[in-house]
Amino acid sequence: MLPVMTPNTLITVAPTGAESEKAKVPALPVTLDELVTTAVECRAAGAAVIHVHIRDGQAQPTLDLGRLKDTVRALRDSTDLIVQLSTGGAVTDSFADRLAVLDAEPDACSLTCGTVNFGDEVFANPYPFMRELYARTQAAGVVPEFELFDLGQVASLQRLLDELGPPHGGHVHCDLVMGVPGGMPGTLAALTAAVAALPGGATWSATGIGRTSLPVLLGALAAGGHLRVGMEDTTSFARGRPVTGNAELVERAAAAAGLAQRPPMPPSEARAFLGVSSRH
Ligand code: KMH
Ligand code: ZN
Repeated sequence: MLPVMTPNTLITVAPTGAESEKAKVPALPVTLDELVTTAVECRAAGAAVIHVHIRDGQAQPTLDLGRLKDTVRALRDSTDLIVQLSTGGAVTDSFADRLAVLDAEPDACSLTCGTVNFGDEVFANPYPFMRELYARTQAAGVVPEFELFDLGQVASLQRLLDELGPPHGGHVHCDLVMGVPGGMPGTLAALTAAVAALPGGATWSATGIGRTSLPVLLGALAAGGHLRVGMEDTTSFARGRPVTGNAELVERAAAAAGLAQRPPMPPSEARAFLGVSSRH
């Protein structure tokens, strides 16, 4: 039998997140101009998808719909990146506001498959909320990325698929978010167990929070997976050396992917891979 070809590497950049404070992390992109500049740099460095959280005028996380719409428009005007809006938001965001993110008409969105402790907080994703969000992605033609913070969340993903059928675009792509205090650890053993539990035919990316960033990146490449990097997940480039910008994290991921003989896939290839429609 011929060996199965492993596809090129999908690189997602998560540049901002909802947790880091601009005052403590000056390189964090929080304004629309900063986000667009970051997006252009990360596209040049090898990213195909941008996972977006936005901030308000005080650099606090927000799900303001007008700002989200402006952000989607600006990112489309300046790059060909797949625009994936976060529906996770911040732990303080309401379910109603998180559902309304789809009204900003992104290409894709995150969809977390269960509730998880999040340090001292709780990131709440009860099944009825997940189900409603998933149904809305299908109705709106938005491609979900299933975020898995723990192994048991795979069961809820499978339940969604069993009850409501395949996602828009027809392809299941997951992101293993590892190393969150309260979620699965960023270890090779956890990565292997999670990948083995995924629904048949699903593809996956992985991201390691904080100091688990590099082990997870290297493990994911070795296991044939894809990568998410960015300042949402890590603000240190190396021990004692803060990240100076998201592009250097994407550059490092792209270099590792090249070393693994699976160079970054451009957005056009990523659209076909994920089932995201082309823009008109
Ligand atoms: N900020 C976290 C509470 C997502 O973007 O969908 C949730 C999160 C997941 O970042
Ligand atoms: Zn996020």
